[in-house]
Amino acid sequence: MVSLREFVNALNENELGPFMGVPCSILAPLLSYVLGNPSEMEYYNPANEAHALGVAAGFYLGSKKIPIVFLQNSGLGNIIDPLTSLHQVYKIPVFLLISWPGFGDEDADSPEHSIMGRDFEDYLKVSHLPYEILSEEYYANQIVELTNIARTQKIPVAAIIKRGLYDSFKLSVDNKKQSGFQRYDAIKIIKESLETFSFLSTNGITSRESFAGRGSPDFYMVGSMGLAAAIGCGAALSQKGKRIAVLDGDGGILMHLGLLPFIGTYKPKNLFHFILDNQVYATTQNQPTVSPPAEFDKIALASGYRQAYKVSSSEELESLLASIKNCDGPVLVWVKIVLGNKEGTGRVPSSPEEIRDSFMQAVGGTAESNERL
Ligand SMILES: Cc1ncc(C[n+]2csc(CCOP(=O)(O)OP(=O)(O)O)c2C)c(N)n1
Repeated sequence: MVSLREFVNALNENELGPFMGVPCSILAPLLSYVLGNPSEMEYYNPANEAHALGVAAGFYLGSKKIPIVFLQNSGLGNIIDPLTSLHQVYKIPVFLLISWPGFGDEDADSPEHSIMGRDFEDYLKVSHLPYEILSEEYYANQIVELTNIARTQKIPVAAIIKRGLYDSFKLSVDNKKQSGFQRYDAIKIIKESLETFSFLSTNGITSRESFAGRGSPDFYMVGSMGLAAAIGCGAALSQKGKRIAVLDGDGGILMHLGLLPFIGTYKPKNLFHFILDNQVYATTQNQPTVSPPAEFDKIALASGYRQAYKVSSSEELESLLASIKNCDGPVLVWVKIVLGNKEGTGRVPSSPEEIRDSFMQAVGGTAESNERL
């Protein structure tokens, strides 16, 4: 296994950096190392992989240094436009570090990785990205070769990271359980109080805890990070007879914050939007998000929501929901929670198609598979 210190050294020796991107669990040890050793590598924290490519382009224009943008292969979807219409047309180099979940059978229980995991190299090829799958033995030379290509041809290049390349490293915040109001407590209260609503939940631990709290026929997301409020808004606009609630994360909504004025424009009366804000990407081991300066209640009101609230305890959440559950939406509830995931919560056992069908049945009384019969 590669030592993280040596790995970061190799990046520094090639004068690559700063480091910026959106985390995933394969990248987590590397990100923890960089966050824990700020003197070794400068770190920026954009909310979307596309933002990272934009910031990286600006950095190169200002400094001629080639930044490192890290992302999970799912983030390729977010970067295709700035990759092709910014970095590749203007010839602005960038060093991409892309993790490869879904390689082989590694993530067989994670449907969100199956298609990108299988086709990843085809996407790299069609994107004209010179790439190397980093190996324990040759990673340092591979980084040198890729950097030379980026520097001489002034193009984006990609170093691919598979699970297990480097040793583990945990920030002291990892595993730290804070006492107080946690995500699972909030979800239980919301689902119990709004029992007639249909729910959607953002990908990662939120969906798993929501299923564990009450296994109702919800739309439990596994991927498409940041789109929970979009899907919920679409469902609310198309099925006005049903009350819809979205359980979002701070990392999720920040990735596509433009959804707030979208919802504020169309004002679905039947939509409640909860942002469970722990200020981190808890699902990928607690890297910080940029939520600290974001006052989601004010942003929502300024974006056209009918009502917006902030709560930070079980009592506040319970009494708020009792008073607003019959009100018109769109309503935003900014739920300030502390770090901590419910132990022993597994993946939602249903397949994505089963999830689709039971949600459709609950919301509109229809299910795709019934129609096919
Ligand atoms: C486009 C994309 N980038 C990165 C990921 C990896 N990922 C999965 S869940 C997650 C964290 C979500 O954070 P948040 O919405 O704040 O919820 P929390 O995990 O804190 O409950 C990340 C980064 C992803 N699935 N998709």
